[in-house]
Amino acid sequence: MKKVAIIMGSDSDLPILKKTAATLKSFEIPYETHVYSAHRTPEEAKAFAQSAKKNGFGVIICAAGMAAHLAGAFAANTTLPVIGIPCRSSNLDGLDALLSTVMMPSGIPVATVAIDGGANAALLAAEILALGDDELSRKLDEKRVKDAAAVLKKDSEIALRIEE
Ligand code: RP5
Repeated sequence: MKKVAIIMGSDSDLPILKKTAATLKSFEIPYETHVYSAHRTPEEAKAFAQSAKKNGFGVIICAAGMAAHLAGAFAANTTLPVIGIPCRSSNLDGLDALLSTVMMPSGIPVATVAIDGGANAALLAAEILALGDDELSRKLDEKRVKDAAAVLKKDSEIALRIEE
């Protein structure tokens, strides 16, 4: 199976990426983790993106806060799918990172998940890899059924819980 790259702009983003790693792990998807910054280490970020395809990666997840150009900078240097996670890390509550990540110019797409959406980034990466992997696709379907059952269990208990 191809690997997923988990790239964060700073180790201060780590709590969000822990959810990404845990979710990938639950599907037995191999991943590699790095800290590269679009602004502080632009050359290293570019080199990683340019060699990612030949190094066995299938999807790249980039998480960054503030003026979050990391996902866009990666997408500019590869045609692998890039998923951006805007991180809440400043006075603007993540709206800065959301807009910086999502508003890409035509031709260089970034699939942007919610602010701090670490788990969804991993699930989207899994869905992309599952296009060529029936076993992974089956695991994703199974998770949906399990998640729905958990909500329905809560539904059956809520009338009692509201009286507590
Ligand atoms: C971004 O700036 C990082 O992704 C992080 O979310 C934010 C703050 O970085 P640090 O100052 O904590 O290293 O580039």
